[in-house]
Amino acid sequence: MLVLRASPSSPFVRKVRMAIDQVGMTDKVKIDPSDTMDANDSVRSQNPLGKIPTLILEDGTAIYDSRVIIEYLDELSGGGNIIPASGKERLLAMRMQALGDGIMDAGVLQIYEKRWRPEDKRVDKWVDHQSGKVARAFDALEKDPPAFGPMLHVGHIAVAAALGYFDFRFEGQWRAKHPKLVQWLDEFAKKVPSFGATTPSG
Ligand SMILES: N[C@@H](CCC(=O)N[C@@H](CS)C(=O)NCC(=O)O)C(=O)O
Repeated sequence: MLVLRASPSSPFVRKVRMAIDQVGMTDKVKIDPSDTMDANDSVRSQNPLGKIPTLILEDGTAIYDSRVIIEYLDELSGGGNIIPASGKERLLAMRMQALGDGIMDAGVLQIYEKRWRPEDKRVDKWVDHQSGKVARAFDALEKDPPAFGPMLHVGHIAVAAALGYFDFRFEGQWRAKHPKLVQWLDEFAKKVPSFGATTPSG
C-alpha cells in the first residue's frame, strides 16, 4: 500500500488525490493526515521540506513534490494516462500544471502571511505582489479556458485544484469576473467525480 501524507485543506494534496483517482489507484493509496505546523510530525523526517503532499512507497522511499508524485503515478499506471507522452501536447499540459501550481503557491503564500506574521508585521506590498500573479493567471485562463481534448490531463487537474482553493480560502471572489472559468470548473467537476469528493476543509 502507498501512503499519502496529506491534509484536507491542501490544494496540492487535492491535485494528487484527483490524479490518484484518475489513474484508478484510489484503493492502493492510504491517506495519512499530516500537520505541517507540528515540529514533531513525521513528515519532516520523510521530506526535509516538511511539505505535503509526500508519497511513501512500499519500500519506504518518500516521493515529493506533487509534480514528481504525479509523474510517478502516471508511469506506475502504464504511462500516458494523465500526462501526454511527448511533444507539444506534453509541453502545454505541463505548462498548464505550472500555471495551476503557481496560482496555488501565490494563494498559499497569502494565507501564510496571515497565519505566520502578527498583523503589524504583515507586508501589503508582498500580498499585492502575490495577488497580482493570481489575477493575471485568472484573466489569462478566462480569455482561453483550457480545452478538454482526448486526455483529461495534469494541467486540467492543477487548474481545477487552484480554482477550488480560491473558492475555499478566498470566498470564490474570482467567480464574479470569470464566467467562462466558472462554466469550465462545472464541466470539470462533472468529468472528475474526485473533485467533489475532495472538497477542502479545515
Ligand atoms: N511545490 C509543492 C508545494 C506543496 C506545498 O506548498 N504544500 C503546503 C501545503 S498546501 C505545505 O506543505 N506547507 C507547509 C510548509 O510550507 O511548511 C508541491 O507541488 O507539492
